[in-house]
Amino acid sequence: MKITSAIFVKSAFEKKGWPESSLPEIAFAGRSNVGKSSLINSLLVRKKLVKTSSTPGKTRSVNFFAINEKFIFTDLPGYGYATGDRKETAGWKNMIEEYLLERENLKALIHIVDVRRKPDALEEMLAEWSLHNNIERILVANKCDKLSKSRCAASAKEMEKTLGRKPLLFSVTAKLGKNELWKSIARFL
Ligand SMILES: Nc1nc2c(ncn2[C@@H]2O[C@H](COP(=O)(O)OP(=O)(O)OP(=O)(O)O)[C@@H](O)[C@H]2O)c(=O)[nH]1
Ligand SMILES: [Mg+2]
Repeated sequence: MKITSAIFVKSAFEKKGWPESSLPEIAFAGRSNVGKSSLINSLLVRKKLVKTSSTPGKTRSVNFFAINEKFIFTDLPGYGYATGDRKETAGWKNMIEEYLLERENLKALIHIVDVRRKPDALEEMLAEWSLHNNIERILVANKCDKLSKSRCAASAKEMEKTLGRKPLLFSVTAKLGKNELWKSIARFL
């Protein structure tokens, strides 16, 4: 995909703040620190369009980006930033659920996980929500540069059982999986 323009549209903390649009929209969701924002930057070949940080919990709102004036990428807030904070998790759940259920132009969800981590209950819940609500979902296992090939493959196999589909193996750092992911996304645009 040739990226001719990638523009930050806005940040929203609730439905009222969502931009009005009929462009096809692709959302990126997952636990805090899995690399959602970095992955969006890597797809767009923009280093700093989406804010990333070594401190997890950077993305606290829903952030909309217009690409090539043709479609929208949405960076959803991560959860698990304050582990064990129930209020935090509840806020995340509400924000994500509202977005997934009510964003009419949403075409697909890119569900990002860390290849090194065993999926947790909220990750399984995200998989179930999308299934029950007929939301198309692409599963991406990021940070594959951190494990050997065989351990990545083993983790992918495990995820197929817990998260309902085979993940696409990805690494922002090693530039792995980008063409494949673009191909999968393009089917929804
Ligand atoms: N080794 C490695 N590190 C990565 C990769 N992708 C992202 N990171 C690092 O992981 C950290 C978190 O990345 P972010 O993109 O901010 O993660 P996020 O999922 O957007 O986090 P929140 O906004 O808190 O939900 C940063 O230090 C990134 O540089 C990868 O493929 N490999
Ligand atoms: Mg982020």
